[in-house]
Amino acid sequence: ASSLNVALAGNPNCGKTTLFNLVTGQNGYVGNWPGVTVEKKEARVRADHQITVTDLPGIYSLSPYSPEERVSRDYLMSGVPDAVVNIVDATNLERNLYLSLQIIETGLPTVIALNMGDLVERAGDRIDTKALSRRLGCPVIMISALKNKGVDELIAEARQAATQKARPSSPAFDTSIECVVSRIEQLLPASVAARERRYWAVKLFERDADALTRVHLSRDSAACIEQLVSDCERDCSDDAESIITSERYATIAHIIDDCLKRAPEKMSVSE
Ligand code: GDP
Ligand code: K
Ligand code: MG
Repeated sequence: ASSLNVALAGNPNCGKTTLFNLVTGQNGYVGNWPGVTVEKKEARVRADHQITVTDLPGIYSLSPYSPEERVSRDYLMSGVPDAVVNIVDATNLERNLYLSLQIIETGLPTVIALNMGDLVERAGDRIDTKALSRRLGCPVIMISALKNKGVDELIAEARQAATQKARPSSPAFDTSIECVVSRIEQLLPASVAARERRYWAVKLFERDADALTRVHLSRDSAACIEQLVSDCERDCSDDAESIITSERYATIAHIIDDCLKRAPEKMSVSE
């Protein structure tokens, strides 16, 4: 059987390397990604030899501003990974979800691993993984890489995602923004694959420089998109990149409200 490639992506210090070492037996190949001094590791999963996992550099966003972000995003969009496991530090759910939303937007089959489950439990916080899974449109598994809890289930979910190729369903932006994004999607050339169309439409909305070179737009489509985006900026009195950032934070606030119950003693007295 052919090999299944599963990328491990997440914020710095979310436990990626701990998980990588646990599932591979720490015999990972270490080398540099071509052209950048960022380390890449990949190795087979001990419990499921068909799966190869790749430990990507830790990042906070899929913007192309740092070498780490560029490496991670280029790899995710390269067509190589069959699925991505997004490792989330569950003790910092709100901050980590900013990247999760962008990973889901890539259209790659995604599994969210809520790591540091032992610390969440110890703090007495509750994360409703079923509600989170509904909100994010992909499987969510609570794990502890350090204590080897939930990891077998995670590997099974990753295998399923990689073989079934189910697309996560991105949480929607506000209707007015969603409307502009779908009009941009319609202007993309047919060469852009169905699963990637929303991702590139959002990137073009943000005037992402990489997107402008990677997506070969006709002159008319490019002008049309620029008109849509600048009209939207005028209506929102904000620049395109900030509009998308604000949409992501609004989505995260709703998700946190719905899915995270903090232990009583940790609730803010001002609330
Ligand atoms: P990376 O930067 O994402 O590769 O994160 P590391 O694997 O280097 O882990 C960062 C720190 O978190 C290390 O001190 C780990 O021991 C710790 N860590 C990782 N997973 C867990 C976990 O499930 N529970 C706890 N309590 N600590 C963890
Ligand atoms: K680290
Ligand atoms: Mg690491």
